[in-house]
Amino acid sequence: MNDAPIQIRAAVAADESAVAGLAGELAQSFPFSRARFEVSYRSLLDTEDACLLVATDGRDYLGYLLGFRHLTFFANGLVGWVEEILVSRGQRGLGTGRALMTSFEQWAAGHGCAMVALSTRRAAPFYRPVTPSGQSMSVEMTNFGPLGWMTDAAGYRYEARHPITGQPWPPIPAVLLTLWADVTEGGPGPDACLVNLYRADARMGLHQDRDERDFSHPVVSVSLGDTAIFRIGGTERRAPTRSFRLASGDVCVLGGDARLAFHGIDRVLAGSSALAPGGERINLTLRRAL
Ligand SMILES: O=C(O)CCC(=O)C(=O)O
Ligand SMILES: [Mn+2]
Repeated sequence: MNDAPIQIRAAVAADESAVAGLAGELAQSFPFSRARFEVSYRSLLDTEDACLLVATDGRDYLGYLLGFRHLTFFANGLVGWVEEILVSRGQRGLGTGRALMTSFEQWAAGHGCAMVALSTRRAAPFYRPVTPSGQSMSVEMTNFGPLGWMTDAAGYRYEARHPITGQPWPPIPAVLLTLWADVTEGGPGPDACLVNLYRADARMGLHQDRDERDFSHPVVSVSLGDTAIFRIGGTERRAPTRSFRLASGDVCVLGGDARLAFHGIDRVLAGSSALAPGGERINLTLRRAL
């Protein structure tokens, strides 16, 4: 790694070997074939509706993006579609992915696209959990990490697999691991990241986070999208509570004396952020379960 600025440019024939190395890192569902890659690579360079970008620091290849534009009915015409985006393992967390996306957005805008969307093949879908007493929660959930928090008739717990798809949860994004490291000042990393999706009237009743083994590790949460009214009290359910707003980008740490404080979400202020179309709030909570 060097400190030179990230450069994004359209891929050319001479980038073929380097992009092959990166594409091999991305491949999971199908075994990577160098012979098939070569055929596709050469053809993509000649495809007007394809956009193949490489990110370099002038010396090393940091990542690539393969996107397309195509006609749709729902957007009254062209949209940009990101098929593949990869930042090489040792180069993550430096803004390369963002730079690739920004370049693709510019390409798409310049090629008449109304919007840009991203394929999310390995994302674990949101689902609506049920409490041990059989009540459906208003918040939808999914997880990142080796373990994910879940609830059903058998109780609250952490599980390694998605309860609907049976697949392992996707890895915790590097940017969240960095945030945890900053907040915990070098403590052991998180092994779970619960993702809560609040749509419409979703809320979360007062509760303690106590399904983790060691309460000396904090719970670190990031709010995205619409602002929430967050309520927090003491370690007794009946202790007085206070409420305040958690806006998009706010980070909330429940640690030390507050680690076992009762807390919840009274409501979400629909439309207070433009981040999620249609009004939604996403809360990512990083935990150390084991
Ligand atoms: O959405 C929030 O800000 C709080 C979420 C929460 O308390 C939890 O997932 O345990
Ligand atoms: Mn909680």
